[in-house]
Amino acid sequence: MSPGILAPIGRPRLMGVVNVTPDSFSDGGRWLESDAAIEHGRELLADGADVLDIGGESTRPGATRPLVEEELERVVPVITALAAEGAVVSVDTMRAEVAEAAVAAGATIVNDVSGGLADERMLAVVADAGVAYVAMHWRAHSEHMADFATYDAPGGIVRAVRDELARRVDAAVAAGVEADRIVLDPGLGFAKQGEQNWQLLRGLGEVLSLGHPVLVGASRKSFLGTLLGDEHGPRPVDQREAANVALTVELARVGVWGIRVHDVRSSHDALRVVHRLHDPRQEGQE
Ligand code: PMM
Repeated sequence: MSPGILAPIGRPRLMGVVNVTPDSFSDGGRWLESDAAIEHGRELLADGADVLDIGGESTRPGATRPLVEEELERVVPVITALAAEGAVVSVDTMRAEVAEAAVAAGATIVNDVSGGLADERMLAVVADAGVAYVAMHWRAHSEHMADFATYDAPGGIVRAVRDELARRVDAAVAAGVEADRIVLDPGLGFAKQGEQNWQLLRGLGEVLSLGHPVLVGASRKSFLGTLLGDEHGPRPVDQREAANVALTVELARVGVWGIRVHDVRSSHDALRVVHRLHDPRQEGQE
């Protein structure tokens, strides 16, 4: 049975990002880092997040992987605390062992950027856990993904991503994951160069046509920085938010299930505007 968090509600869910990685938070001790992450999660909930996506592995282009123990140490205390406070938590991990521990700690969504390709046990663990599963389009670990951004077959990147995602659905279902628990994500920035991300966004209907809820994460990504850049280089990461909000509005229009964002408040405001505009029943309420 499809989990309630995947049911349509007339607007996209906002998935707020809680990255518990050394480059995302201050360099204090492990406990302080967890504390800061928990506090950040609470702020994202107050800003309107429907889901908190908690991750302990940086997937920036070129990033090297943490040890599994490090990843567990980073995410489990944060998931335990926020799930206990009633948050809907997804764990952003490619590792079956981390997914298992995260579900035991209260996560109800496994967000696997590798779509089951990075860890052969992942799909079986998700099937056993009976949680929702985000399968993202992925071709290689971050260290090497730039070498895999070639989409030469007919139909280009849009068809390739759609077909590769369809194969991940088949693999997940074959492993026992219920089809109506699977969310698909085109994986912006993962083995995709600048222009390819725009092509994929324009062709999102192809991914939606697979019949699964769709999640999109564009927030702060470099293709936005490149678009907005000038002679000094790409627009810095912390100055890409208005561009991201524009995408939030457009993604709401095409009917995605979820949008993964770092700044929940701005996207939440934008979705309220869209809702207010199209729902006259709110007349006189504000
Ligand atoms: N992007 C990042 C990490 N996890 N998960 C999903 N499902 N989709 C994404 O686009 C995605 C992800 C990388 O972004 P970050 O390092 O800024 O969190």
